[in-house]
Amino acid sequence: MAILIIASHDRPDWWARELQQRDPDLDVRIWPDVGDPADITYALAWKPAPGALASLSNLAIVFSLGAGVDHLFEDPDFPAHVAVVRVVDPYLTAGIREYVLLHTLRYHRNQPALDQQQRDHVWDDRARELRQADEQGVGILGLGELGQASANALSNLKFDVAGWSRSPKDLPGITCFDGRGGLDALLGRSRILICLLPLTPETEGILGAELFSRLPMGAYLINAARGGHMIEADLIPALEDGRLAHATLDVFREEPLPGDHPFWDHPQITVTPHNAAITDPRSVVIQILDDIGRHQRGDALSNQVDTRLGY
Ligand code: NDP
Ligand code: OXD
Repeated sequence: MAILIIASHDRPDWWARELQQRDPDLDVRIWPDVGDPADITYALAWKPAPGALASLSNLAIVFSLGAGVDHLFEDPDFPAHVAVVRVVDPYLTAGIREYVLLHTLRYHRNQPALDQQQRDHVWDDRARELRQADEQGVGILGLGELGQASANALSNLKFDVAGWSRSPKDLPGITCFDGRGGLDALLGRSRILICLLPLTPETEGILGAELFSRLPMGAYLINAARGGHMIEADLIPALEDGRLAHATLDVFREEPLPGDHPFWDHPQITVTPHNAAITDPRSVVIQILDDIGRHQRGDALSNQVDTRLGY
């Protein structure tokens, strides 16, 4: 039984060190030094090269090194019989919650307009246009681990929070909508819209002109999910015709964001480098080793992804 780490962009040696500190007997290998591919039972992967996982004939579980698993399923040769486990981790959840609070409060307090006024050396009326939190409709697309943590934190600050999921939910203090039918109702009340959906064929391109047209005029957008949720060509027109006031984006179709991309310099766009939450190997390897133990005992895995749904 050997563990392979395929994480070319994500410090593979750090993951190997954390695993071996916890169990020095583990046979840990780092891609591309696989040795005999038939030895590999478990893979820890972030954006593996297409076909890499299919080449491992005895692979039983792929551990995504993040909460999202779209980076695995975009491989056309992804081995369908292999179990997929994703990260659900308190540090990751805290990172997203902080990001959502930071940028929601920034919008709630009208900070982008105030920053511009400071640059112009003048305060205008917008400096006094502040609402109460309970008058601020915040909508969250996705009410899973990260969406619920963010919704609860915003609700504790008295925001008027609603969320949207695939299946119906009943969450204290949160107005819950589900399915395509529920989306309109959520959008119509969301002056600040936050995307925390997984990227699947159903959610790809959801953030586009059609959705923007159903938000209140001058709404704010925060996308901390995936670049594939956004139809990028639709964003700047929506900002320039006033449909959207500002957008904060952590994720992009191409990452890192190319140097000549128009989002860098647009005055109504804030970009961050896909760092809303960072997976911390120190806590995540504990879960991975726990799941390996479960697998060897024949017990159910924690945080196993439904490969039919893609999240
Ligand atoms: P979860 O799987 O816990 O939650 C996903 C939520 O989205 C669920 O509420 C689910 O509904 C809902 N959903 C899925 N498909 C649909 C659909 N077609 N229509 C409506 N709702 C839908 O995921 P997490 O909260 O853990 O993570 C969400 C995403 O955040 C990740 O997939 C990843 O892409 C992104 N992410 C980004 C990070 C960053 O640094 N920027 C860091 C970590 C994650 P239901 O509850 O009914 O299943
Ligand atoms: C994740 C991410 O999916 O960091 O965890 O994007």
